[in-house]
Amino acid sequence: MHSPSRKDFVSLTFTGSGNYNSKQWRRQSCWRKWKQLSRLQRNLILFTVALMLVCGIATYPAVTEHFRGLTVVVKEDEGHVLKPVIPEVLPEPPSAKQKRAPHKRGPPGLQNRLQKKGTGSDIQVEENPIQDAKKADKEEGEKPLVKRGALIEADQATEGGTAKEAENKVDVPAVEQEDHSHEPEFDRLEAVRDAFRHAWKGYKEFAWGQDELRPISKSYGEWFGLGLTLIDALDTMWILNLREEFEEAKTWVSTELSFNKNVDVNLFESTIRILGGLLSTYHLTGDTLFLDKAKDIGTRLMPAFNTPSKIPYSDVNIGKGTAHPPRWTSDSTVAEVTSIQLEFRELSRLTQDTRYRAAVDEVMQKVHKLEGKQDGLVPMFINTNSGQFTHLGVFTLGARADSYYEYLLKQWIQGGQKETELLEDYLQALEGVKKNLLKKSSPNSLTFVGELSHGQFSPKMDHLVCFLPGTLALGAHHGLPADHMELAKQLMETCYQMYAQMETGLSPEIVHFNMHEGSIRDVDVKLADRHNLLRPETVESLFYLYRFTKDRKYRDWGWEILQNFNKYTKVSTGGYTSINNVRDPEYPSPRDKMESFFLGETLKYFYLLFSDDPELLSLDKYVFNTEAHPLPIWSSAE
Ligand code: DMJ
Repeated sequence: MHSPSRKDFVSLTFTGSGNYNSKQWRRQSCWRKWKQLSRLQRNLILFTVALMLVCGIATYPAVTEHFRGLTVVVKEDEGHVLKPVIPEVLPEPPSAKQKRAPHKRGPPGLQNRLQKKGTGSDIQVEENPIQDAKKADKEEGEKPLVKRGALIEADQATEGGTAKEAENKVDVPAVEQEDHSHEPEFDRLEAVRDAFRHAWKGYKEFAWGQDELRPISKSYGEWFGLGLTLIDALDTMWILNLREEFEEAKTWVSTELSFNKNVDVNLFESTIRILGGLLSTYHLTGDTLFLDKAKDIGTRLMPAFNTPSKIPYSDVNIGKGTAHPPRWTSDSTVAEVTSIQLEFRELSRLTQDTRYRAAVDEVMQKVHKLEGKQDGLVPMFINTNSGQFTHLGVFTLGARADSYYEYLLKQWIQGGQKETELLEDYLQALEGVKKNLLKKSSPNSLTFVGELSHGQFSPKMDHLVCFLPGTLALGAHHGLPADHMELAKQLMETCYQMYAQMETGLSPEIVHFNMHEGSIRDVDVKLADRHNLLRPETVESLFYLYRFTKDRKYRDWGWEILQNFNKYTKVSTGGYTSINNVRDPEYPSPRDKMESFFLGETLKYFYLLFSDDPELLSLDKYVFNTEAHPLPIWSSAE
């Protein structure tokens, strides 16, 4: 029991007689009790009441929010999202200095969020990109993503990106980048057809019948003067079911195309683009117009093989029937003389004229026996007089050697897997790649293929090398060791990262990988290597990897790349352009050139990547030449 006399605590006892329900009694009784309290007791009570009042006012909004939060559905970023009542982690308030990275690409662990304005140098950036990525992701979650685009206006021009050009830069309005990522494949196929139509529109309006469109200046460039883009694009139009465009182009081939011209053409380029394009169009359509034209150009290219060594010259005059090496050397490029075989062999099969095949087979037989290889890897040059490799000791899977390796495998496939020398050379070369050229980058351990120069390794990799994942996967599909497929997957990731780690999401022509521990990021790009020519190799490999694995990530990667081509290389008046700087999304600096392989290869491989029909150019029936023209695999009787 508490003693009522004690004054150090409050004790209110509401007892007494009378009508305690009456208001007056209660008022009087309370007042009396209050008066009976000590000053300390009264102050304590007043203090407690005041405290409760202050707390009540302070917590009122949170309480009401709590109850609202249980039911409110918030519209966010076009979707309806039920917001969690209590976020797991409260976001830091954004400071004025914090900038959200404008692009979101790739697995967060490997994205490069170094969205530095004015990317003058690649080399030293203090932040850790992975931490940056996480931070940027977190920031992205805080506010709706505003995506910018840069559809290039034709008068925004320019090769080189000079200061004057920058001055003249037209500020283009922001364009919403559409996100079709969760829509059916149909939309992606349509997006490829749209891209083709847009490219074709520019070609038709400003370069019809010429070699290449110059979309910024709304003009054209000539290389051989043979309608190169039109011929390279024929089978793509057929495959994409763009029949109206195809018929127009076919009319041009039948009425305008003549190879009886006094022009020098490059043997390799005209074989893979023109001869290859005509042969595959013949196979797809059955129209002998294309076979006749193929035979005409094939025959006109044959003088290239009239050399002391039978290793062909690089250039042929298709009107005069003469051939010669480049002015400054009697060497030819190894990739060029060993990547014309699929086409000439097929021409022999179709025409029953063995001369074409005999010429190119002889080249392969000679190269097979040559000294100067290292573990199956070939140098980049071969002399047309001596028939020997020159510039010994330098090995790459990039420019000047790349398609030698590709055609070893593909000739073996084309010929029904009977030519064992080709297979042996291919397998040996792959061992050479693993032993001499394959390394891992730092910090993310990306597998890459570097180069070797007189025993010195260089971590340089051309975008051209990105044909290799697709070729490795193709070999594994045709029964070669399963570890080829594992390597294909690793290299595919690397080639994708060459896009994803750039500010435009487009790969540069050449990258250098970091190998030393403590590197900040995997990929560096030298100033001179920042261009993108709309090349196909990565998309090509994504197509093979998707066909064989059905892993949807390859399609999603391809979709990202297509969107970035649309964002940074599409010219408003028609066509797409190569760009000078993949590291500057504000001003990628158009080069004013649409290479024929963008239509012949890049868009075709996009379409095949997104197509669900495995019978659309089945890889058990067709082998693609190095310009993406499908040629039949011969039956075992042939
Ligand atoms: C194309 O002409 C061919 O793919 C060739 O094998 C390499 N160069 C271009 C595309 O990059």
